[in-house]
Amino acid sequence: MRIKLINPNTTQRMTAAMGQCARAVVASGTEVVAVSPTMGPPSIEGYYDEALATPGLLAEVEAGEREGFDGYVIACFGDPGLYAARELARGPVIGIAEAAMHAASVLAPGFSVVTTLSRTKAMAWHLAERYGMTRFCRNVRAIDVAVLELDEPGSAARRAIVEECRRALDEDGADAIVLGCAGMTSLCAQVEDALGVPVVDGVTAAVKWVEALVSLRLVTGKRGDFARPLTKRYDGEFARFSPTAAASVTETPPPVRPLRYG
Ligand code: 5HY
Repeated sequence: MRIKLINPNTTQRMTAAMGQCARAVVASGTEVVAVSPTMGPPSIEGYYDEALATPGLLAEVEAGEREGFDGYVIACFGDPGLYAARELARGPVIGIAEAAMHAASVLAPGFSVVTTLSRTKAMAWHLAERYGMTRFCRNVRAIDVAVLELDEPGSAARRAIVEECRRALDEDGADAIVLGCAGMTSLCAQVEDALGVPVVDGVTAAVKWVEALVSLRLVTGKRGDFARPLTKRYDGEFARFSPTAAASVTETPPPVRPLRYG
């Protein structure tokens, strides 16, 4: 199977790191292709960044449909464009916040999220509410390190994450941690070793969830909200995003056994 992992920001080194972490956990028969849009913000640190990252993200999903990908990961903790992506995709589309929160919710009675900037904490709470995770989410904390500083040589990010996680375990009643940024994926093992509790990275959790769903031949339901967008012509610079009936698959996808349902 082929999974497209989309980093909605345009920072290629983050994309490469995510792809490496994802490929380390998938089964031998699963190919992970990690991409970034060619347009948009280099990092997503608020609602405006997220809004302007979404068109490029959706263009990558539509391209993935033409290329015959079986499923998608939206590799940004805000899960930008998740429901719009599900309208475009035949296969499953999973956001990393969604995956990480659900995984943590079955590993511990409660988890805390540790993310980058304080200004994005409300976004994580909104996602917890949307996903029905508020009964498990004990707190959302931030280290106030910019997304693109996480992997800088000599960055204090790892220490800051571990210290904030310790406060979460001591003060929030959390028994597990959700890493609140795709840029933290490479630090997950080190943080878990330091803490001795489950630390969930959404990038790897999401790619394994997509892999599991595709292996079960489960696809996105197209009868309701996630049906293809209605065909119409968009104006101006967005004309190229005009929804069409269906993406024409230019690469013959591997034979898929009949769907389990219509
Ligand atoms: C992310 N921003 O995962 C989010 C993190 C955040 O560029 N990739 C980004 O702080 O929301």
